[in-house]
Amino acid sequence: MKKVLIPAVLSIFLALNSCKQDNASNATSGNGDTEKIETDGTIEHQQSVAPPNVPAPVGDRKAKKVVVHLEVIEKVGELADGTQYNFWTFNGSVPGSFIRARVGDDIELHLKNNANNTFPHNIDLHAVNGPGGGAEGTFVAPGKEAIFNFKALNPGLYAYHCATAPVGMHIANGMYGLILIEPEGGLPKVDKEFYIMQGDFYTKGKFGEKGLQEFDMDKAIAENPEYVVFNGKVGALLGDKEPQVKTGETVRIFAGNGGPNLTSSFHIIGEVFDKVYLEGGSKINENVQTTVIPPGGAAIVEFKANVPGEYVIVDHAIFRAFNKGALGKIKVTGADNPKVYKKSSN
Ligand SMILES: [Cu+2]
Repeated sequence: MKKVLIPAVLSIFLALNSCKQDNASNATSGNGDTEKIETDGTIEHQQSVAPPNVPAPVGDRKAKKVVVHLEVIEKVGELADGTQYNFWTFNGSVPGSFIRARVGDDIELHLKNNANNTFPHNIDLHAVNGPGGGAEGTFVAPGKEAIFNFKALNPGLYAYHCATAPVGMHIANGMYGLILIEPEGGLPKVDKEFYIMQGDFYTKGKFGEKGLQEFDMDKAIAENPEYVVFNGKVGALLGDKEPQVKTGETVRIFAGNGGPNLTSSFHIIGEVFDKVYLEGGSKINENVQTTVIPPGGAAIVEFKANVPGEYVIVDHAIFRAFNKGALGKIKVTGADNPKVYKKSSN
């Protein structure tokens, strides 16, 4: 009896112990020592690029000081063809400019509130370790600028957003974007990178109603949007605005969700994500069909374009795609690949 028991107990002990070791190795990928990374004395003034584009990868550069300029601009724009909305934006786009840095960088963030704006604003970046994610230090009136500094301790893809009351309304008007903190040495190289962020919009008028639409607080509280869109507009990623890829290229999408309310079931019809950085963090899942992106969250998805065609990007809560606007496309051009995919000939 004892002879059987001892090996059984021993194997349970070993199994438990290996679990512990797994957890320990995960814990070390946090911000343990990144606080001590010294910057090399150089300063980069990050150039703002409009979505779906992103700044160049960090590569294997040393940590440095990165100065980021974001300007809040309240402006009327198109939510759908013929439907206007008074967007509140970071740098004039929804989502706001993509910020790209590496772990150990000292980031100096300038938040300017355009003098023509009506409301005060601020910014909470989920990549920040500090009170309010920067919101406390950046509350700024129209015509003024606030500056705060933070060290990027944790690698990953993070949301940022305005956190001025009523917070839900500021976010619902388009005040969100993504900040990527690359690990030391940078993310692995891919051929194409794109920036896509989902958001839900609450208008007095029903979906498709023409003219300038007012924000509807009741619909926002009920979490019942008229519009669910990628990159701030129905059709922002359709027609001549579809991201272009060639067959054989590897593609990385920095996918975020501004919300304010709805969780995205992010999916590309006809593609399998070879890799997903779950929740934008360090853990990689492989061979994923649909990834969940919560409001105030993100994921990095990667795939290889094997076969030419149009690939439809959706929130797979599918009425949102076909009835509320959460639909875009990626266009893949190049030679047919009948080994991977062949249309029926009849
Ligand atoms: Cu705001």
